[in-house]
Amino acid sequence: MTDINSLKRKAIDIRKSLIEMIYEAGTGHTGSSLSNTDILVALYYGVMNVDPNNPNWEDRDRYIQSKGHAVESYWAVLADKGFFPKEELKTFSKYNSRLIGHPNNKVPGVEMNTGALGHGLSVSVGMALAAKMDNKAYRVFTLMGDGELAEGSVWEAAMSASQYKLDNLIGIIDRNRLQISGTTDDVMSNEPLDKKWESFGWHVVQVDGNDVGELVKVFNEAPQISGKPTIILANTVKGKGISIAENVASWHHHVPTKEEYEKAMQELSEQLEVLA
Ligand SMILES: Cc1ncc(C[n+]2csc(CCOP(=O)(O)OP(=O)(O)O)c2C)c(N)n1
Ligand SMILES: [Mg+2]
Repeated sequence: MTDINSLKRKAIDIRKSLIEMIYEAGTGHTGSSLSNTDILVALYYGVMNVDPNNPNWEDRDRYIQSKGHAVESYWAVLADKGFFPKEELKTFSKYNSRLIGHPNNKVPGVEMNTGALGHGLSVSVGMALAAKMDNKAYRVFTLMGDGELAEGSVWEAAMSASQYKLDNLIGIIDRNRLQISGTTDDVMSNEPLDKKWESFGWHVVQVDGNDVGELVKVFNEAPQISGKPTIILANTVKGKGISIAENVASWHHHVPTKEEYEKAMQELSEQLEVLA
């Protein structure tokens, strides 16, 4: 699916689906999941080679969700792609469900258990290095939060990725400028972010991280024989798509009330109508 209008519609469907999951479960990372929905849609519907019928296919592209807390967007996309039945989304965060509050590899399609921030990039470096050693063409895509960059282990991984010339590794920063308790600038500033990654030997690309069309383009154009890993600084809005949630730190894990839920679904339906 590369028709951009269909991708935009898909992103709204995924947003509706994740809001329903969170409202039904009474728990979840609402703002975080809405923030990276377009990134996931671009990757899974416009970029990555994956096969839901053969999730462990050895030539598949790898996706690591290092910001594991935004799991609702991830579950919604994996279900929609057919990695497991959509019906199962109703069990999210309930007793005995495998769809728990962070990604875990009991669920088909998930490469790595995440949730403790700061580990995804290191494991991705290992996967990308393995591809080089095995002469495989797959790429590794790793989604991190901008607040997550306060974890020192991210920068160790960044150093090793350029040391090993991993041009098959694409890091994505969901740069919404908020973390759990406030702005990244107030909690732990990471600016100038482009220069930091550049100085660690990465090829840096900036993009509107809520524009699926632009995202598909930059993912597909990332240089693959440059000898450098690529970092995509995806400028996003936390809570994207729901007016009362946009750019509001407390919506990081706020669960919508009944009124908020109804308003959110209404807004998303209106956005769908505009695209029809
Ligand atoms: C090692 C670790 N420390 C703290 C947390 C608690 N925590 C969960 S989400 C979060 C904020 C993450 O912010 P960011 O990376 O910017 O993600 P986003 O804004 O996309 O939600 C924190 C501190 C954690 N999950 N792991
Ligand atoms: Mg953030």
